[in-house]
Amino acid sequence: MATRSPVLPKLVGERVKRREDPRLIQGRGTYVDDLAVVGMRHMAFKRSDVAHGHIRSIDTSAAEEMEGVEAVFTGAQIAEFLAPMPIGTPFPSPEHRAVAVNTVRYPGEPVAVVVARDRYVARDAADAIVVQYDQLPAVVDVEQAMTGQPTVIHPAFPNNLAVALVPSGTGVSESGTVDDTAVNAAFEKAEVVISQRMVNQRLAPSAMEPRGVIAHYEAGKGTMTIWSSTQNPHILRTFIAALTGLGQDQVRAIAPEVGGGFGCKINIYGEEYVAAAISKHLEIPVKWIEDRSEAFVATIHGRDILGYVDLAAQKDGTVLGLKLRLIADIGAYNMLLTAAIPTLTMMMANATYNIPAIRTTLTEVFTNKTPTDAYRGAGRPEATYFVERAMDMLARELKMDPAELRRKNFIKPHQFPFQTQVGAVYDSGDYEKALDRALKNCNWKQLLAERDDARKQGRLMGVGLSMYVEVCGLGPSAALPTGGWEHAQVTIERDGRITATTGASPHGQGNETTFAQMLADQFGVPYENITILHGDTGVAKQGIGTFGSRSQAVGGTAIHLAGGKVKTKMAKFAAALLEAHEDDLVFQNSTISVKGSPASGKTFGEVAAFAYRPVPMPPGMNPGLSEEVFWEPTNNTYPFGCHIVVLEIDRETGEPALTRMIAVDDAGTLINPMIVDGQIHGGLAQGIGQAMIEEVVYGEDGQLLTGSFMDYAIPRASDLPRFELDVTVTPTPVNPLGAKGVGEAGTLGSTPAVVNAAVDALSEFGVTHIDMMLRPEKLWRIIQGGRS
Ligand code: MCN
Repeated sequence: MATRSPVLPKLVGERVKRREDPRLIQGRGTYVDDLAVVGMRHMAFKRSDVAHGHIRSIDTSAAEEMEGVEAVFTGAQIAEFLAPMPIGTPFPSPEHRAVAVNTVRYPGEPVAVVVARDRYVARDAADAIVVQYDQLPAVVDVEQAMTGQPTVIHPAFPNNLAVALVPSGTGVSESGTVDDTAVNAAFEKAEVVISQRMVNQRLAPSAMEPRGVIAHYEAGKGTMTIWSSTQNPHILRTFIAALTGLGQDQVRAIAPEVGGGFGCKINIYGEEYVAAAISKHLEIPVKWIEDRSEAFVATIHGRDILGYVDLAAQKDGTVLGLKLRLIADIGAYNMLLTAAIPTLTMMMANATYNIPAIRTTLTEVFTNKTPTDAYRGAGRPEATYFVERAMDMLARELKMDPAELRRKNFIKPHQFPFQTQVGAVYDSGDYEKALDRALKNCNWKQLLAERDDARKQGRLMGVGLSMYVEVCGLGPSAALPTGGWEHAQVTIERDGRITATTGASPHGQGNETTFAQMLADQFGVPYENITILHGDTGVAKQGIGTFGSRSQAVGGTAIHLAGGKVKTKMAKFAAALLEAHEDDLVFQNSTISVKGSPASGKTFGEVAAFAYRPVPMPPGMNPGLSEEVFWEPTNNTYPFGCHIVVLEIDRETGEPALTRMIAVDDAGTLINPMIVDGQIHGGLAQGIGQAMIEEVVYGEDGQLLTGSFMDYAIPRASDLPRFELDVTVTPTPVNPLGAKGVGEAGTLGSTPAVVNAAVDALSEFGVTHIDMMLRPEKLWRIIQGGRS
């Protein structure tokens, strides 16, 4: 076995280049749409072009007559062999069919599906289906929807209320009884109260690769293989098995290369169920690839939470209490985690502060829109936005430095683990350290002086700051309907190379690199000798998936522990070969040797060859070197940080330009700081995108007005300044690696920091709040003398 140097350098903590990138950059990755199965047919969906209506008739005759069309199914026909879609939360939910039966409730809802020879025939045939609707009024305004006017979308949910008033906070008992005394007292005592309605608008996740699925039921074997662009093949397997009546042992789910997900590919979608059901029904393999226009209506949306925020404080800046009334516009149906996402907003209302009394309430409301679910940050950016905007408003009201106001109210390092008022236990943190690092990196005082100078010259320059803390690294299982563990198996192959499988199936994050870095250090072998396998339930037999910034903290720990188990066994074999005690062995440079006598060593290949053919068998040993671990943490992890934005608004046009983005993030121990930087980059871009240019807009008739990238903007590199990144490192005690999650962190502080900066830039106009997105026209109107 080749070794690279006398002593292999440690890789954890190093900026190792991603091993995934050469194949991705060279176009050698294999995505769902690159795959084909012999005899495969193609599906296309006819989708509703009305927002709300009863289906009067569906005429499929023209489609059926087209050459190459093999089958057409209406929703009613699909319902004969496919049950309603399951959801993953315990909340009450209306029936949701993968293909609508009788009633459509959002534009783009499937009403029929065509199976044809190729994708083009399938599309043409779907377009040839004629559907007539008795249109019903549509409702797109969430507060109007709550009045039950002009329509009720699901009769069993009066006033469109999906989940009503789940209280959390100070004085809420476990049985749900609410005692408002403390919160009311805080507001009565307060010398200052900030009250603001804030819109955290709807976003479209926009992964580079749209969704896609191939389902292949093999009737002879009674098995199903399903390839999908998914973040969690194991959850897909569970649900596909349940809905096709197969056992989980009879379903194999494969996520090949996945071109991004940002949360939207956690869901198990109707198209996946339909593909599996049709494949089984017709006994043929079928494929469906989402096109970009479909993605805007058929893939879940994110955010869309309205917050009524009241913050009570003393004149010296001491925060006394917070009331957060949340109204979530969840669209027309519950998807897998829809109802749970806004509860994470409640859970993070404590933010980074000692807030003695908090009351949060949540109402989730159906509207005639695409359902919402997890989008990068999923509930936590919303909480950060509401609290950090309110903190900034308080600082402005009290004429305090926004950094000093925050410092005054921070949870202090000695208070960890910190039990929040809203049901979380923060694992570790040093918020002041992150703040100070960010202030130092941007030279805060000088920056404020530059801003003041710019203003004297008539320029509209603003500086905005935001702290954040995020719940991620999800489990434990009590917190997750899917289960909060992760699975890993580490195998020393017969030639001494290492294979590890993980249930945390990455879709862009780079875990093939980071997990190999960890194992290389653990075993003292070259990184190149390690293969990380994932994304195939036939290979990585168990798993939960990659979401909630959990793959490192939970999946990485499972790999580490499984590696430790194999190493222990390997040491026993090596000890037998070397006639030494296993505690006296050193693993280094792919060799296991007795401490102090490196020349005595056996290579990994030699020890592995012996382990798979142990002659004679050491006493008490079984052959083989492969160990698996299910690992479940006892708590989530809570990374945190500070984001600072500098922007300038053109006085003539209202166009905002971001000039600096300073970020200090703390995700505990970092496995690969370059990958972490990349994760922060992506998160910042999306957080800035929300603040400045992204917004899903529906017309009053329920039609989607932002149904293409011509109308829905996402940030390009040229829209963004160079990111000035730094970290602090506060390890978590929750796992042996000390690693917290980082995949979503960039989306949290950046968004409020941008809006705080914009409000700061426009302070001369008396503006205290601006709802996102920061459309130039909106800013221009303020400059022209209007008010927020
Ligand atoms: N990492 C590290 N040290 C840490 C924490 C993480 O080196 N202390 C590394 C990990 O090994 C991994 C990456 O950083 O390579 C992200 O790890 P983690 O924070 O555990 O997040 P997940 O792998 O669970 O990824 C999920 C997260 C989420 S929820 C969204 S949304 C998101 C994101 O990751 N979507 C992404 N990042 C994305 N990146 C890409 N390219 N595409 C997406 O769709």
